[in-house]
Amino acid sequence: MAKQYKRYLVTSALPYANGPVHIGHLAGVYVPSDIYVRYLRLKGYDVISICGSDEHGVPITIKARKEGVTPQDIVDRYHAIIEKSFRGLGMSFDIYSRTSSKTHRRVASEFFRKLYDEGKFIEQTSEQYYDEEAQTFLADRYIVGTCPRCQNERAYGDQCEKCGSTLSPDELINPKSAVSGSVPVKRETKHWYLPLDQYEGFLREWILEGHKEWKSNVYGQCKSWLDLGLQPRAVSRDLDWGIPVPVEGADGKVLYVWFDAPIGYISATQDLTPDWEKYWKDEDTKMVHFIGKDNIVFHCIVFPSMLKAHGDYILPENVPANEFLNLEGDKISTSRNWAVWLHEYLEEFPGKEDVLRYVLCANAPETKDNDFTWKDYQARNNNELVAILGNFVNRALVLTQKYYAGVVPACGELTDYDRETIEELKKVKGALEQNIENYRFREALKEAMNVARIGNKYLADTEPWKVVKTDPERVKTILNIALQITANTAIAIEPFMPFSAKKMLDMLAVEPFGWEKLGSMELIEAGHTIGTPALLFEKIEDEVIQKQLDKLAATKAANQAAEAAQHVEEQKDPVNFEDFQKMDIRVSTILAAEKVAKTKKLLKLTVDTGIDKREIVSGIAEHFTPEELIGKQVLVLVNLQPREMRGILSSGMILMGEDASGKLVLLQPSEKTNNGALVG
Ligand code: B3M
Ligand code: ZN
Repeated sequence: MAKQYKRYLVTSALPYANGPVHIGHLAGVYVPSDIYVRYLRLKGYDVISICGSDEHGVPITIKARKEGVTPQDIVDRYHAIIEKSFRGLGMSFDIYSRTSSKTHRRVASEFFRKLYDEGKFIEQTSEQYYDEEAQTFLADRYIVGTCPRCQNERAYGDQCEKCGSTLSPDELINPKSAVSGSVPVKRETKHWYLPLDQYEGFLREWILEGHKEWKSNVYGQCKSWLDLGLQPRAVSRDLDWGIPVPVEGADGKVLYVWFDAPIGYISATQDLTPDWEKYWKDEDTKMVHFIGKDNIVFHCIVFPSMLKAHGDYILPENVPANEFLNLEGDKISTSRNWAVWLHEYLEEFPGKEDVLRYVLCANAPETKDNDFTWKDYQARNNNELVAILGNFVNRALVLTQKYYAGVVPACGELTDYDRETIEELKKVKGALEQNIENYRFREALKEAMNVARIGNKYLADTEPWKVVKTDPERVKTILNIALQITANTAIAIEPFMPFSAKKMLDMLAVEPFGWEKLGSMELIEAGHTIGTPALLFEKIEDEVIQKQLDKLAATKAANQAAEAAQHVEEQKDPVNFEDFQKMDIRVSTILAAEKVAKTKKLLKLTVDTGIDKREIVSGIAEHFTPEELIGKQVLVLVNLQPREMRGILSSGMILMGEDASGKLVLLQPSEKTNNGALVG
């Protein structure tokens, strides 16, 4: 018999405030957690839903450096974007907090200090990579190099994004500073470590023995971590952005972001309610962490060890982590802009919040990585939301308006078919609850849609629009039942599609029923007048989808060009000085330029070399217009053997820079000088 809890504390991973939220975050963490808490609230439970921005950590400082702004500027910007977009999608957090808040600084400092005072940390001086140019230690993402496992040349000091392994800076091959690009040296520094090895016994018993019901991806990851053996883990960093380590002699040191961030759940609860302790300190609270798979070790191994060391707090009862969502076959990536961004979606698809919630839940990566495609988005909208849910609700309401001026007819005698339909409907509630309570949201959504499916089939089978001509009394019963099913649909879909559920209640002109009424056939009384029917969902046309695909294609092309451009050709064979001296390169001015007739690539240029005026034919017409060249001072190799091209004698060559993608740039003197000036 499962334990009965008095209340629920549901947390959703705190998104890093270094970029906006995308569909991968939503499908992995936020859509499931919102379904879960909406369901619990509908059940009438005491539940709080906690989230906020994770505002510390190296990705934020790196972004700030890149843009030449402060880390505070970065987190202020993204915190605002994330919070607004979450609200736009109907995320019903009870608080959306941030880890740069005063409360959080206090709570995290106190947490560290308690463990410190009780001797729960190990203090250790070790050699770590240091960037002499930028004068900073290089931890986590400040250091890049080749992954020892998969040879990816762009692995970070904490993780390789290609093969997913967790790394330490010492494991990187050819490490380089991500700040200055320079090769780092080793320097001594002192840090505080949480001796995770001392918690192994506790973790084994708690997870491996006590939580065999956890999702297999979560349980499996925990088991392999524990089987490999745990090491002490540093909980401080040499950085100037973060919460200062609250002990003497720790100048320039801050708490490691993964130490302070999960404490953010506690500080956010404190900001939410003065009654926060009952959520964190009472064994009758069920705490559930919603996270993505890359956060499993922190939520199942590190944070529970911290909580255990602290001693005052409860442990999570479950950590239903999801796998990853890909986009059109490729891994979603913030840095490569390969994503569907929530704030952009909300702008481009107003009124279609529930469509995204629906598609991301129907396709959630619950047991394995999954792919989001715009075609699938369109198909699910058109074939499921419009054709089943929208169609059923619309028919039930429109027919009630048409036949009875919107007044709900009374239910007469039931046929066997009516009874079968009602029986089927009654099964949905239990199935839905089973699935939601076991974090199977895809299955749960199918059950919720099943209510509409049952209704749709009921109308198609009973054909009230035909029967009305022969047996108008029977139609009253049919529509009464159809309206009861509509009301049931509104209850069942609320956790998944709250906007549509609300619209349905408005169209029915009723107040929310509460979850326990699901399955009842007496939700709407005969004689009640319904409101005006409107379409719940509309068909999404091919053009709309094509526009999104074009946008992604443009991103892909830009990424490929940028990657190609980064490639640098190897050095050529040596030449001696005399050979080099033979080349006569002069500063020259382009006096005239025109396209060579019947060619795509060639321009005829007239240049003043200081020695003479001459013509040069150059294959650059696809890169420059004649107008942008005229008047420019450039470098010309003047003693190149002349040769005839398209009937024009070309005497020399304009020097250009060319990157690996084939993009050309003119080479020009940094200030104007006389034509004929020698280059060498
Ligand atoms: N900021 C989310 C991430 O890895 C990370 C979660 C913290 S939860 C305490 O994207
Ligand atoms: Zn790797």
